[in-house]
Amino acid sequence: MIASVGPEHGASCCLCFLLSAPHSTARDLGSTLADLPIYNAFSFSKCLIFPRHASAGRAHAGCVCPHFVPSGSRSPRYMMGSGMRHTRSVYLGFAVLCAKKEGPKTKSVANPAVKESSPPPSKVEVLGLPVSQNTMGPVLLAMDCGKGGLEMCDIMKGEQMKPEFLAMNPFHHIPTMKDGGVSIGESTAILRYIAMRYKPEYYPVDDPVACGKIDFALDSFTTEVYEKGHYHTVYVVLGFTSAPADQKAANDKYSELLDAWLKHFLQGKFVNGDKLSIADFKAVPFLIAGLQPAVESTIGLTLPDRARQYVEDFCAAVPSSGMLKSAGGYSIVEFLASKAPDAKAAVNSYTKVEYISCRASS
Ligand SMILES: N[C@@H](CCC(=O)N[C@@H](CS)C(=O)NCC(=O)O)C(=O)O
Repeated sequence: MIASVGPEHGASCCLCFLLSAPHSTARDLGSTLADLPIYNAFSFSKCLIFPRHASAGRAHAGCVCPHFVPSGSRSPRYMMGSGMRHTRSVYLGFAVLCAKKEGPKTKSVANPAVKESSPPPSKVEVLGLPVSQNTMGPVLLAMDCGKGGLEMCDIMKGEQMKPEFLAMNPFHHIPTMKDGGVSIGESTAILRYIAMRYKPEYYPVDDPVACGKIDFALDSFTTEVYEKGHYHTVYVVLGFTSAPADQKAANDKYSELLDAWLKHFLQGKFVNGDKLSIADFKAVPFLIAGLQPAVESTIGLTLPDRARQYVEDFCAAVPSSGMLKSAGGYSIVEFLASKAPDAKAAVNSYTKVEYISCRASS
């Protein structure tokens, strides 16, 4: 099938080359290709990147030539479906680059400037709103990497329903991220992408134990803390949802779930011990919202001291976190202050946790 497609097949419009794309998903590989000068030079259409022959952490990726239909397949989609698997590790991409016969001529086939370690320059745009806690993790991370930041998408005005947005994310949610030719939805997928591409230490893929813990923290924060707790409490104060029948019961549930999360994952300063990770970028925008005086004064919910210290530690370590507090009146903190302007900070001092530092014990 496609792995054997090449100039030797007599498909005169095809060029073949090997491309190494570390820490990529098949989709990332697609963007890597899209960013290559050669890709642009040959004006690709219907380019499908897909992994095949996945084994031992490697997979081949093929790009279907619009001028060539391999024998035995009726359509590129047919080929995509067969044996599609991918890993998050190294992809060795076998790309069949297809030039339109009338396309511009170029002498060079491979671009020596494109190396594994130097992704092409691009700007990460995280579409969303500064008050959206799902949005702010990816925004702070993009800023922390020095690679981009927030691009306003006002869901109150229905901007997420525009065709150009739906083309990037058919589920019309913020955050949605654009990075050159790549577009990705879902906050946790965006966090992983940005970290893998621009700040690997926040999601160290060569350390499965660390990534396992980070992923566990990310997923359980979403499905337990946010969906079962935060949504029915802090979102009520924000005006994002209506109050549950029993607000006290909802508060108690949130406290119980958050306590379990904090105890389980924060055995050091952050989820990954002394080191920051994408799990912290995910959790802190929600927790800083829950800590605002308006939450206690409106629904009577207080978050544990450990949450407060976690947020403080994160803010001290991540300069871009200033945007959680100040964004022209629309940051999480400013917005919640506008909901209960008379509310005073309920707790100004709290019990600090003594960390058992990994470094101190060595
Ligand atoms: N699971 C998604 C949730 C995103 C989400 O719920 N976004 C809301 C705003 S915070 C949204 O886009 N609402 C508008 C809509 O769905 O049309 C993620 O983690 O990114």
